Amino acid sequence: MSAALEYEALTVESLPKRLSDVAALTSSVGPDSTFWQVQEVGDGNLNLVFVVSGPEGTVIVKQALPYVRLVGDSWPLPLYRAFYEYHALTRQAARAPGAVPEVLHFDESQALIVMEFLAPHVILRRKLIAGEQVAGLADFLGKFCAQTAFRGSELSMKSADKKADVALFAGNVEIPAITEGLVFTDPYFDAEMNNHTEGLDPVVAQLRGDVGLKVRVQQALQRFASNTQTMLHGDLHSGSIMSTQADSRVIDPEFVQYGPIGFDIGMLCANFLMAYFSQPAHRGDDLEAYQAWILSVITDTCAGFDAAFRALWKNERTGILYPASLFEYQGHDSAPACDAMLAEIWRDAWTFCGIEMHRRCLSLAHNADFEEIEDIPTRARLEARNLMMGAALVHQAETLSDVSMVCAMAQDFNRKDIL
Ligand code: SR1
Ligand code: MG
Repeated sequence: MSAALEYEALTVESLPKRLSDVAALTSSVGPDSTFWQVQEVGDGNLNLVFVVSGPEGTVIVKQALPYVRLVGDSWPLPLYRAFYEYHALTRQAARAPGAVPEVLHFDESQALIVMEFLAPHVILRRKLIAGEQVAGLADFLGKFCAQTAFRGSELSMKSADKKADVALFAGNVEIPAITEGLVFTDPYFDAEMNNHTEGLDPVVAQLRGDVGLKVRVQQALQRFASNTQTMLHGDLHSGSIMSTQADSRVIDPEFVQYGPIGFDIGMLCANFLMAYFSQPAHRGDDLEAYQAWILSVITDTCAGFDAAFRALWKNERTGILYPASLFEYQGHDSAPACDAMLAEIWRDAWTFCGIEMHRRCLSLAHNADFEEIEDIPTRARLEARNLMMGAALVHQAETLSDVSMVCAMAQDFNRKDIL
């Protein structure tokens, strides 16, 4: 085996030479690296992503950069995030089999992961902007969120394993710090890296002037930062999902941390709601039908989560929490305890959902659903609906007992002229 290479950011030219000895590549792409074709396709905010093809097949090589790609080297970022992403992928693969790309190789010193090339999958956000439907999407996502949440918590894990995992991922400091700043804090004051669409000033002023809202958001940040209920994906938006017409996978868990169960499903629903609110700018005659489909995905994802969580509660409750010795073995139904836990999860989820809807329009990293709307007054009008619904979700999270209430709220805001 050759000695580990020191870190150097790969390029299309340097990759074949630097990785020519890596067995995962020679066996999956081809033994002679001079025949490899390399393309850099990363369109995210942080990393390099290469598609490497050859006579035997194609793989993905993902490498962390020592800074935030979106901003440049003025914002350094530790390479160790690749280590956490690798460990998150292995845990997700075990907890939600088939849901994430297979890892073929990990090189800690080069901060790179070689993984399965998903084809013909494309980033889900692109499909949502293009008005395409994905069969089985809600079922897949509801199950993924429930399985990773339940099996990464003390409802299922041995206490010692959970503590070891929390300690392991606690080393991932700077990446969650991005979320603590960009998601929970910056939208609510005039932070340096913020930007928002021209025309939104009155809405922004209203949100920043809402002290009750800021208190709720800070309470949510406290839960995010200090409640280690389960291992989160940490950045579960439609850019972290790849789909074909009928198959989906979750990618990119480098924002992994242990946190509150409601976080991933809440962020995910926010991204579907933003897709929903942006549609009037992307669709023609099919607007109503496509918006209805997005709401059905939200409804079914939540229902799928609920059903999968309840099934896991019934069949896999092997951890220290709510043991059968306190319930079933004494002839006591544990379903009310599950109901109570789910109520707390949904309260958190709708709060995180509203906050994500704010940060994608007010803070640094906006999403293409709105950003690609060229007509600025139209973009502002649609973002205003999204922002005001975000605030309503945060304020009313405790009273939203069913996802149908959230969808009704979205339909309501979709009709409003806020600006
Ligand atoms: C500086 S990183 C900005 C955003 O990109 C990632 O995908 C996360 O969503 C993060 O908040
Ligand atoms: Mg990402």
